[in-house]
Amino acid sequence: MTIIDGKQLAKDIKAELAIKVSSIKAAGGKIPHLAAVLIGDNAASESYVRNKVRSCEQVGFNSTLIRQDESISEDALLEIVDDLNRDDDIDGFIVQLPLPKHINEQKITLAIEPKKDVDGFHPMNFGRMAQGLPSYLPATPYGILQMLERYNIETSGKHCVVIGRSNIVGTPMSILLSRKAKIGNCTVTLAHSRTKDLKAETLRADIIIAAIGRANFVTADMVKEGAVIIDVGINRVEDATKKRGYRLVGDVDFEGVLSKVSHITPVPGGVGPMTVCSLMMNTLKASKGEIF
Ligand code: BQF
Repeated sequence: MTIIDGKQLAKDIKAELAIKVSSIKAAGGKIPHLAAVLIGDNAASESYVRNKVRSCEQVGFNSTLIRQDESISEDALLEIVDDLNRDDDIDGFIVQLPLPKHINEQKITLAIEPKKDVDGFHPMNFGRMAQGLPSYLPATPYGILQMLERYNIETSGKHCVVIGRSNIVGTPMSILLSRKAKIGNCTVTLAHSRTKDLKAETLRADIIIAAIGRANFVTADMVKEGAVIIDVGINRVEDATKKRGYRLVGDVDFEGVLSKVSHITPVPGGVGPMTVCSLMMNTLKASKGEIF
C-alpha cells in the first residue's frame, strides 16, 4: 500500500520549474507572471490564493494579487478582467472562485482571454481539451494526471469510476482519463447523485476519483481490493483538539479503506498541493506561448 505524497511531488515539480525559470532569466527571457483576483474575504479562498502566491515565489514567477471588496459590481470585475487581458506583462490570471452571488461566474469566465486562462475554465479551453487539442488543463485534473504518471500507475485498459460531475473536476477528469494518451485509455464511468447503485459501480473500479464534497462518503465496503484511490475532497469536520476547532478530511474514509488499496492520496497533502502546482505549470506554458 502506497500513500501518494502530493505535497512532496508538488515540491519536486516546483523545483524543476524553478530550474527552468532560472535558465529563462539567465537568457534574458520573459519572467512568467501570474495574476490572481480575489473578491471578498472567504477564509478558504484567502488560503488558496496565498498558496498560489507563495508557489509563484518558490518557482521564481512574478505574481500580482488584486483584492476587491465583496460588494464589487459585475461590471467593475469585468473591467479588471479586461485590464488583465490587455496587460502585456501578465501571462496568465485566475479569478478565484467562488464569486459573490450577485456576480455571474460564467460571464466572468467567458470574459477571460483563452490564452491567459491558466485555470482552463473558459469553454475554448474546455472544448480544446475535449478534442485533444493543446489547451490549459484544469488544475485539479491536471494535477491528478501528474500523480498517476509520476507514481507509475497504469491507466490503460483500467476501469475508472469518477464520482462527481462538476465542471472543474469530475467532468474534465472523466474526459481526460478516457482520452487516447499516455495517462488515459481508461474505461470511465462518471457517477453522480442520480447514479442508481453507486456501490456496484465502485466495486468494479480499478481507479476511483472521489470528487463529491462530502466527508467519508467512500467507505471500505465500496472499494475493490487493490484499487487506486484519488481523494479530491476538502471537508471541514469539527475537532475540539485542534486550535482552529476543525480538521480537514477528504471524501474517502481514509483509515477504513487503507488496508484494501494499492495507492491512496491523503487529505491534506494529496491532490490539493498538486492543483496549485498545475497552475504553475500552466503559467509557464502561457509565458512561453505553448498553447496559443
Ligand atoms: C493540501 C479549491 C474547492 C473550491 C475552490 C494544498 C490547496 C488545498 C489543499 C489549494 C482549491 C483546493 C483551490 C492543500 C486551491 C486546492 O495540502 O491538502 C493546497 O490551495 N487548492 C482553489 O484555488 O480553489 C478551490 C477547492
